[in-house]
Amino acid sequence: MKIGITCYPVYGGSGVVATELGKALAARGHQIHFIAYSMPFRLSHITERIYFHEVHVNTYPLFEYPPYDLALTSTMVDVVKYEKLDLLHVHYAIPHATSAVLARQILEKQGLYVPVITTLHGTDITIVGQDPSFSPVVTYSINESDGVTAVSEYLRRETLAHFEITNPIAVIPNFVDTRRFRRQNKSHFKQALCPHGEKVIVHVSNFRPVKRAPDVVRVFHRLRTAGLAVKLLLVGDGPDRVPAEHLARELGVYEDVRFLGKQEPVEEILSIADLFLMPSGSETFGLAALEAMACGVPVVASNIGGLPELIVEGETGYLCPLGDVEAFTDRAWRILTDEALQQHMSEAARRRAEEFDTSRIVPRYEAYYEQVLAQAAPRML
Ligand code: GMT
Repeated sequence: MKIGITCYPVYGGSGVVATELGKALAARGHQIHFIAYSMPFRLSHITERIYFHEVHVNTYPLFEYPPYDLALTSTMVDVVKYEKLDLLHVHYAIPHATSAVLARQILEKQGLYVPVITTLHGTDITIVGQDPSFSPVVTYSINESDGVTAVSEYLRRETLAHFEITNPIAVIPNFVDTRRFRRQNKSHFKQALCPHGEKVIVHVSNFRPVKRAPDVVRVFHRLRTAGLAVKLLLVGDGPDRVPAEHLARELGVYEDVRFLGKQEPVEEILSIADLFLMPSGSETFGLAALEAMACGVPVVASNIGGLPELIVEGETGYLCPLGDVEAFTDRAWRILTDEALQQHMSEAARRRAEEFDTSRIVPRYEAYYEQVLAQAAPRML
């Protein structure tokens, strides 16, 4: 198949899923055309079956807000027409689904029908999409898509609860390459960071307020105050990084916290982790937790959103009430002070992650593409 994929190319879960999906589909023989405003950050190199089409938005004195969505639509029209794409798969509803639906309508007038599949990831539904200034457009674009997927049952329910959806929504979860994300021997790295055998807590996010990064620092501070020898590694960057840094200084734990910024490859850092903290206020799936689990790291996370669909309570980690720093500290303490429990959870986390391996999930997307193409066939004649 020739598939157009549009996503946010920057650091973020939906972009990672879209890019890894494109790479996996290309490895399975499909031709993939990424259409975005810059090269997706996980798309390290172009192969013979992967193409990248950059969307250019021309500025004009009249444009206080240059219309990216329209430039994207025009690029989609061109790429579908000239590269003879079979379908467009867009990740994140706003504005990608809207642009794709418009592109399909333009092409239909020219006698060409390209089915549009929209994958809902999270904040496009749980936060941004419910903003009244976007809601009618999001509803329309989802209903006008030829196929719609959501990354968890939770997100499917949320979408149905908050929008008037007439289209069925298929659930296809996030996935991870468990050959890349596995525990590697990084003892030299661990030794350099923890010369006295300290435990290591890791948090990876885009530091948006929804990730509650300051809570990670608060939990860490409590563990330190209770006498645990532990270090904290924070990976990623975003609006809450500076507040988290200030908090670490204020609480007197900055010496043992490392803010590493955006890092690739994350799996090397996860390989020295004893625990992963995800105190998010909203999380439709929790890809960063899945990647940690694949590296054999138990996860303590908020008991919200799609996280209970991934984390098995008491087995691969623990789920805590949202914002309950005390509960997070207690569960972290349990894992970090009990070698046998930590080992058991590490192995269980890895096994659980294997259920979401690329080789298991990507064929579900392929099957879904076939289904949508078959349904759209009469319109494509
Ligand atoms: O986590 C983010 O803020 C990024 C966001 C995105 O759309 O780029 O991630 C969402 O999609 C990921 C991939 O499907 C999910 O694993 C994340 O849980 C989800 N984030 C939220 O719901 C906050």
